[in-house]
Amino acid sequence: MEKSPFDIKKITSEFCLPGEYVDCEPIKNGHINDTFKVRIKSQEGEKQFLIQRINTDVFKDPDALMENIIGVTDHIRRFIAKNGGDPERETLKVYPAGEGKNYYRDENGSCWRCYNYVAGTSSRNVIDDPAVFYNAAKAFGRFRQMLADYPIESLNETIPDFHDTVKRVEALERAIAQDAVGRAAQVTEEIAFARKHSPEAGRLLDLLAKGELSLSVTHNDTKLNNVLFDETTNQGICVVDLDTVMPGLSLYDFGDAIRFGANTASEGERDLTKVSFDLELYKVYVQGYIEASGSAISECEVNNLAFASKLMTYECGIRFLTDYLNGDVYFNISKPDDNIARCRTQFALIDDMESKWEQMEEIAREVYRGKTND
Ligand code: GN1
Ligand code: MG
Repeated sequence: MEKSPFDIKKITSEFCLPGEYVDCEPIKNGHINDTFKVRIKSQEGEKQFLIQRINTDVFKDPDALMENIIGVTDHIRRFIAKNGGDPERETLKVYPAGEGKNYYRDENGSCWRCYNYVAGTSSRNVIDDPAVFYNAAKAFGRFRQMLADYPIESLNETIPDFHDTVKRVEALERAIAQDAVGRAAQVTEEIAFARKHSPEAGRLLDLLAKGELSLSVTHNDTKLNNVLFDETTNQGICVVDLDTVMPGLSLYDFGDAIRFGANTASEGERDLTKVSFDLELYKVYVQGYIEASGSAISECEVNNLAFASKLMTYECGIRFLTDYLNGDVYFNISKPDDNIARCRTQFALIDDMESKWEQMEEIAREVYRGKTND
């Protein structure tokens, strides 16, 4: 195992955990925070926890961030308890770092937090069975339902304008103009692709401004690997990575889940012939999403399910391109071409979505009709 630059044993000792540190293992799922699974031993046996370094370049106000997470997880815990669920498994729990402290700041200024580790679950990066994707849709749908009565105005905006695709296009144009690390000339095709598609960037924001769509409490990072699945039943048990829970459009959550899960290739795949849009996976997710939304879904949303999928793929693609041009300052990378490779998979997926556009739109209408005729 590669050596970690962090003294996880020492950091773990800062949290009020029941027992002695045994060991830790890095979890390399996300592009933003650094996460470790730690084992703790006490007389009652062994338990696992998650220790995570909050990326404060991205989340500049860790107090506001943790306030959101405590508020949201407390709310969800009450809902689960009231509805006969298991709050220990079905939501994250923040373990304090001393009296009244939701996180620990080390001597280098890094901020660390500690969560429960949900035993008997695992996350997925690819889908081997469409039922898993359907279960992901149900889990994110339930997450939305549990937060439907959460006081939206009390949420802090942890990253302003997070899914404002128009502002993301502006950020890309600034990165192209600055060309901080001299990479623009190598990616002219990607820049041309981004510019060709930019006129559509404001479509959902326009519908919001016209009152045809409305804001709700959304997750905003609905990657498949942000759901923990029960290892035995494959049910989506717990939604994790709550850093971007903010007011948003539920179409963002739908589209982002499709972007990641209905791609037959991984986000960082270099062989673009492996990238394609899987209509069967799209259909099962639409089914799960429409079922989980109940009467909360509007016709305007249904009419924009395909578009939201494309928009979220575009937004993510241009964010990777922007970061590549800026010299990889935002997303974690392990190879110098990671960000441009990620951008290319997103743009290749858009091409394939466009070739299947009629079917994507028809699937959304058909599933919705089936539901309203029930
Ligand atoms: C980041 O941390 P992670 O990997 O869950 C990013 C998302 C992107 C995603 C792309 C705070 O999510 O917005 O969609 O990478 N999170 C943030 O894989 O920027
Ligand atoms: Mg995240």
